[in-house]
Amino acid sequence: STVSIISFPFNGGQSHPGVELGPKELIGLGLVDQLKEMGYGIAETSGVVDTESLKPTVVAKGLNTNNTEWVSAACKELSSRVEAECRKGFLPVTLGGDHSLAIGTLNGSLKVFGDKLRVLWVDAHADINPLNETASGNLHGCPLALVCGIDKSPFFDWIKEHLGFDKLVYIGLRDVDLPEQKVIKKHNIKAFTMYHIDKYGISKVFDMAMDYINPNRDLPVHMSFDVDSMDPSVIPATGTPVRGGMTFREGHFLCEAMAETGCLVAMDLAEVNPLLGDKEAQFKTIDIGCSLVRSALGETLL
Ligand code: DIR
Ligand code: MN
Ligand code: MN
Ligand code: MN
Repeated sequence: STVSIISFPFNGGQSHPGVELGPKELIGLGLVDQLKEMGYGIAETSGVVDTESLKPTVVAKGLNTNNTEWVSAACKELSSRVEAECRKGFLPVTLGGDHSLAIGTLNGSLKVFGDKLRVLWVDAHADINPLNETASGNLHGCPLALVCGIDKSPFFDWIKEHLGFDKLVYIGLRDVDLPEQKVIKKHNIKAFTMYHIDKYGISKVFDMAMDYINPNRDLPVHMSFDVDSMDPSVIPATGTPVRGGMTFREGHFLCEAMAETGCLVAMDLAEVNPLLGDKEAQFKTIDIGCSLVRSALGETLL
């Protein structure tokens, strides 16, 4: 089968410069070649989204969120790339860039898979802050509010299809803002936090997450993986690290188990920031970023 590597060198959803360099560094360390070695065809059509050229020249004043027009324009373009690759029967892997990218990638998958689409969100954070309630104003903390239709912002009027709350599951949460806690409770969103990983182990947590969104293992799943779901000792070079995250094996096991279902139709790898930390921190973050993608695409240990 064919993987489309979509580079999304974008940092407008948060405040740490450098996250836009993620795709270049991941590919530079050999991700594309590694996937070829695993037997995948790599679509040459997917390419790089030119996020710089999508920077708006005029911006609205007084908004609660930063770079709103830029995030919207870049994600709209990303959505059409993901949609096109899925329609060809390819598996798009979007390399971020900050996690606001999921506004685009999930919209693209939703257009193709509609009501069947299920979403596995792997993150320390819930990324479901309503746009008028986000404390940081950073849109990487808001993508699911837009994707699930809590926010119908005029700046994102191209988002027509929404993900049902029962079609989403979280794994890895440990830093959830108050407005997000309210949203999760109000809409009864299924969430497995680090508490659940400690209590049941990652294998059982993955099975429970799949049993919830995809009990017969027959529906298409888009996995949006924020590398800050991993413990900062494993993935240090990321903008908003939170202690107490997944170990190296927990993260890889989750990706391996996702591959084993055969249901993965799209993946995002977000928030690799090659400018944060020292050389060793940067290298291991990029290296492990690559291995997480390989695991999700079915790399086995033997
Ligand atoms: C925080 C951080 N909840 C915010 N979010 C992050 O800014 O809304 N998401 N880092 O991955
Ligand atoms: Mn996060
Ligand atoms: Mn927080
Ligand atoms: Mn995130």
